[in-house]
Amino acid sequence: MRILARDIAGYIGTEIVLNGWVHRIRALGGISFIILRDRSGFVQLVMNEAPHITLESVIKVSGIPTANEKAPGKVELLVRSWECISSALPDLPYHVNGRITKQNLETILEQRVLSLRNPQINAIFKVQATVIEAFSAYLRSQDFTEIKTSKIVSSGTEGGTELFEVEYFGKKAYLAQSPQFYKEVLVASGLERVFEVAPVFRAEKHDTPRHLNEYISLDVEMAFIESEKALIELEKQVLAHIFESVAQKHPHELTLWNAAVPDSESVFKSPIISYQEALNIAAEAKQSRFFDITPEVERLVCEWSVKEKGTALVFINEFPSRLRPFYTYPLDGSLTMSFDAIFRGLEITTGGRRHHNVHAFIESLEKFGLKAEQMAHYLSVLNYGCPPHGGFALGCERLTARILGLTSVKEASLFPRDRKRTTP
Ligand code: AMO
Repeated sequence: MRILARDIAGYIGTEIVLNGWVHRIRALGGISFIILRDRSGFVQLVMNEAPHITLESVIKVSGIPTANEKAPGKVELLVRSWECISSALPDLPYHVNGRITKQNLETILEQRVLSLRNPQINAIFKVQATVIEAFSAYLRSQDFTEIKTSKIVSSGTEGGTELFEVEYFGKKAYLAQSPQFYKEVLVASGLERVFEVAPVFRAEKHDTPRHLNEYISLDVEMAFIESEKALIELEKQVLAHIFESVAQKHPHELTLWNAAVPDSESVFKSPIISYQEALNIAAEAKQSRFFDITPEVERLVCEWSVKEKGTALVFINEFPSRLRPFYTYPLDGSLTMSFDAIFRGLEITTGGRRHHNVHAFIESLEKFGLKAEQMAHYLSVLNYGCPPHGGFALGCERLTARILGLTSVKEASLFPRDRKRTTP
């Protein structure tokens, strides 16, 4: 019977089988100590021989679990027989059992096949899976329907310069920057409340610790809201549920990263400040003027919030319309009912209420240099009865990175796509 490493203490004295990877080998006289790794953790194997085996080979061992105070987990396996199922080449281009603080990010990303085996790196994706699961579970519990929309589209929604073009049967098409348009179609379809977890594509040229060219967007859209405040309240609930789930399921993974998630109380008391207030807070902290929410402003605003409000999550609303896409609902002549969420110094969310009145929408298009004829698809949503609505999108890699304190969002992507990288 195959047993997992984490369970062997329950089988002391009984012969069991373990499968896994050779993580470490240490030979002492005629005895070898091998650390075997499986998805649940580690176990020490004791062999009365020096086996011909390489690190990272996959093996099957049978033996008897025996208590030993000095063994990791206080139980080790006295091996009776073993076989190599798949051997690894002796020269590993990446040391799976090394400390990742000593490895540079390029090597980690280049050698993804091996680096993903490092328990600390592997932990990132266990936490990320829970982020996605908790996001979806909370929204389902609130009567949201999960949607999956096409990623091949005929136009962008978030700004024309950031589109990847694809040749589509002799026509030009693009990879979707956001499911924005489809979220709105589906709200108006009568579903009212929808969410999507899917990749989106940004042809942005920057190579920074906060940008990927493909990332997972956690999207939400809902009908019958009056302002962005209802969305902020919903996002607080979603984030509180995500943090609670991560804390409950991943104490070990959080310890590996020396990380902790905020408690629900601090999430619920996160402040909402206006765009102008955010600039003022940063200006006061630095005794200098700021003209946009730059990464430095995001950091300063979070520092202010930790000190004054006891939370590293801040919502910024009332963005000027010149900084928001054409679909954003106005608050007055120059401001909008939109918001960003900043968590531990990094923007993790953008959202807001959208236009639902076709006449107001057409009027606003001019400001963006757009004509109603170019927007036929958007008009088709607004022309046939569209409720007031809005939504937001959380960047999955950014949220994962901020939970664990990673230095780059690339670390939170299994196979990151940046300007240089299309492999592995
Ligand atoms: P926006 O373009 O601000 O808004 O994106 C929403 C969130 O997605 C994440 N994000 C990124 N993550 C990694 N790499 C990138 N290049 C990148 N760009 C954005 C961020 C950001 O806050 N349609 C709107 C959302 C809405 O209003 O519903 C949109 O896509 O965390």
